[in-house]
Amino acid sequence: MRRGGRPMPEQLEGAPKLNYVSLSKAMSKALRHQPERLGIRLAPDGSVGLDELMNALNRRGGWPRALTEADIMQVVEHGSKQRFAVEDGRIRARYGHSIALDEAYVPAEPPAVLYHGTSQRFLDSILDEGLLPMDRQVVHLSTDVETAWAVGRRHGGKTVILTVDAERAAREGIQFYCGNDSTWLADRVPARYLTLGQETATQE
Ligand code: HQG
Repeated sequence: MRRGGRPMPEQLEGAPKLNYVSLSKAMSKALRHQPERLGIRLAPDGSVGLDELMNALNRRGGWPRALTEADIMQVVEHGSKQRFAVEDGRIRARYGHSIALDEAYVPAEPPAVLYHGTSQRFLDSILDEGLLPMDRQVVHLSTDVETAWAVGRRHGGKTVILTVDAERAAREGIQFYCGNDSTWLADRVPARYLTLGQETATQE
């Protein structure tokens, strides 16, 4: 889903076309999963110098032309989701990490209600053991049903939406973190805070 106000990245005139989706995927891989494959080291908050990331991606190669910091900023500012944050010349992934980082996520008070979109085939297990981070460090939740549908659909099969009583979960000690405008994170969410909803939760 493309967020309002985030137009497609513009290509530099006259230069070979760079695939910004490929660049975004390479950035996610480096900043969420395998920084060592690019020869970079992330700080405890998950950040690395913008120039360091750019140089490492250029060393890796495979681009139609040399990447510039402006290319990386195009993905940060105009990518289809707010996946990355840049501050003081450093870039980090806002969510999605599989690697453990001590300070990647800052605890925050969540909205009263959050949603989780997933595939129906995971439902029995989720209602049994709760939402678990699985291959990532935290569970990913959505602020609105539309976003949750989009997240759930990625997994194929029938999409189901779970409603999370985040207010009660937070009150009772579950830790939440803010990812971006539409994404919240949690360590794990026991099944007692989940309801299958809305009323027909198994529409395609
Ligand atoms: C499921 C994308 C069985 C869970 C998205 C999910 C998101 C369980 C899957 C972000 C379970 C993990 C994350 C349990 C959870 N038993 N299955 N107890 N607990 N699951 O991809 O939330 O485009 O790691 O329901 O938009 O789908 O990459 O998590 O289906 O924001 O920026 O295990 O990734 O963002 O799948 O997606 P994922 P997710 P990007």
